Amino acid sequence: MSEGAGRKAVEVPVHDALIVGAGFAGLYQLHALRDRLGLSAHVLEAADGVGGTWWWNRYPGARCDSESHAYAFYFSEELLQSWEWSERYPEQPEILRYLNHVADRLDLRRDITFNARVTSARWDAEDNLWHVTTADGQRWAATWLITAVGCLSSANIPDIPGRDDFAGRWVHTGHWPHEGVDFAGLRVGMIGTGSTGIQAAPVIAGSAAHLTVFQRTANYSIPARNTPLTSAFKRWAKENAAEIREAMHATGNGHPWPVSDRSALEVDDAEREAIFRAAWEKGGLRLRATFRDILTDRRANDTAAEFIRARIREVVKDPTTAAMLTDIDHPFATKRPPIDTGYFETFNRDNVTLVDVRADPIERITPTGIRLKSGAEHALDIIVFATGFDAMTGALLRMGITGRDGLTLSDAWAAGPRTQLGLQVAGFPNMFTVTGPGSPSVLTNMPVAIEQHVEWITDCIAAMRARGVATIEPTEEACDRWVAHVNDVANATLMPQAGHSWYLGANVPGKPRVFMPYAGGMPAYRRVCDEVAAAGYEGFVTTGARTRVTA
Ligand code: NA7
Repeated sequence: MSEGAGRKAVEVPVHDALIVGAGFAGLYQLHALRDRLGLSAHVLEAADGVGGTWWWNRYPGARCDSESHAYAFYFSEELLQSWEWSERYPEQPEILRYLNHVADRLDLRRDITFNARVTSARWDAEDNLWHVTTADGQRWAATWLITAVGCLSSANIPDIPGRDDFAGRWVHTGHWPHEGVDFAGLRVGMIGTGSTGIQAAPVIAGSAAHLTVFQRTANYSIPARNTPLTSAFKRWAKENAAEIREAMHATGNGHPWPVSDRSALEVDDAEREAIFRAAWEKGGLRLRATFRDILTDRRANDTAAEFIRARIREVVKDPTTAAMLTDIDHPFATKRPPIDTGYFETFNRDNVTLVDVRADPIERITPTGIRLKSGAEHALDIIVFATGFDAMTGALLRMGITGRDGLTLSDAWAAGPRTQLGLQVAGFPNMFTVTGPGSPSVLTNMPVAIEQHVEWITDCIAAMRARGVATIEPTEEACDRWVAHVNDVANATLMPQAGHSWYLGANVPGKPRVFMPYAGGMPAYRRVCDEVAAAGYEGFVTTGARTRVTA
């Protein structure tokens, strides 16, 4: 295929659709467009393999917080029946194997270019094409541009003074070296106590000479209680796939268990304690679902928060350390609630120290370690940044996207992301953002959100092609309405009360503070998306017949 009959001198592959990213979202989107609609679709992937998040995040202890039988594609019976998870929560290498299995089974690799990091994507209204350039200078073009870049893929490496002077090594958990890191005999400093730091600390402490955890914000965490899956469970999950899918589709977070319809305040203390205790013993994210008002009523939330603090105090032997770990400044689950394997127990080890960098902030990194404002020095051989991501918008903004009339995505989103349904952006025709800001995405079990988006996008493209439409994009008014709705829905929960969360963009200096994911739950969101499509793509504008036909 070549571009634009003589008008452009350079031969450029032209596809119906270009998809950026080969994680869960990109793989399914390729399959849907190529094998269901028969389009010429191609994936550009920065890494040298499939896997997305799970290709990059290879830090010790990396494991999904969704249960494995729910962390899978449900659109294909063949995929469901041909794969077996080994543990209750899938570990990073196993998820990577799963996604390679998906790529092989669906024969996807032939339409993926690896080592292709998109550095610019520009809409050309003259030929109704997206023109895409990758870091190696290769050029591509397509009618449809679909970003499948993940919500947590742009590493947030804090700009702490002196980082480059450090004589030892430093690594970010999201760019973990593929050969691994040998901590034996090393003094390790780990900055960050989000889901990642909480997973990594126990494993690092197991092999390091010493681990110093630099905690800025204390965090709740619930024991995962990971365990190998029995053959009876594996058989049950396969035989009941339809019911599991239905359960996931019925709940706000897309996990296969219901949220209770009871208030935490309508039961007496003993009953509430027993309910929390049962969820604690069961382990994992179920504790958030024990009562319907944990995320909406501060008094209800306090009961869960206090229950967890009490468990932390039971585990951690040193009272000063326990006080630091329980001095949590936000309601439970208003930041992404981590689950762990032995996190709080780790602080009972002789080779682990907790440092409160809220009370005594990091002043600089020196050649030999980390110095705090008080002057206290922590000598280190290696620093692990478990400092998270420029979430939800970072990966999109660094792609250099320019829409109609030279409008850049950075300018369009200067005050925070503005989308219609988290799926499209006004001024960016024919561009779709899988699990984009304004959609439930990170507040759900991701494969559920991804399947819904991929299917909606695929249906939309099919409908546009059937109508002979050249372009579709949302109106400014529709985006304004949706952004206002996303805000209203978030404000009806306690989530915006965690003032420093990445849901709000508050973890990245200078980033606009806007609550980015849609907090109204998957069933409500799915309904809105379906209604918009049924109403002929209400809130979107289309332009005339195609001016050109791609091969
Ligand atoms: P998170 O949840 O963003 O956690 C990052 C942690 O790093 C958090 O404790 C931050 O403290 C801390 N942090 C970030 N910058 C600094 C600086 N400059 N100094 C000290 N501490 C800092 O990222 P994760 O990788 O753990 O998890 C991301 C998601 O991946 C997770 O939710 C799952 O969905 C999977 P803060 O809280 O901002 O004070």
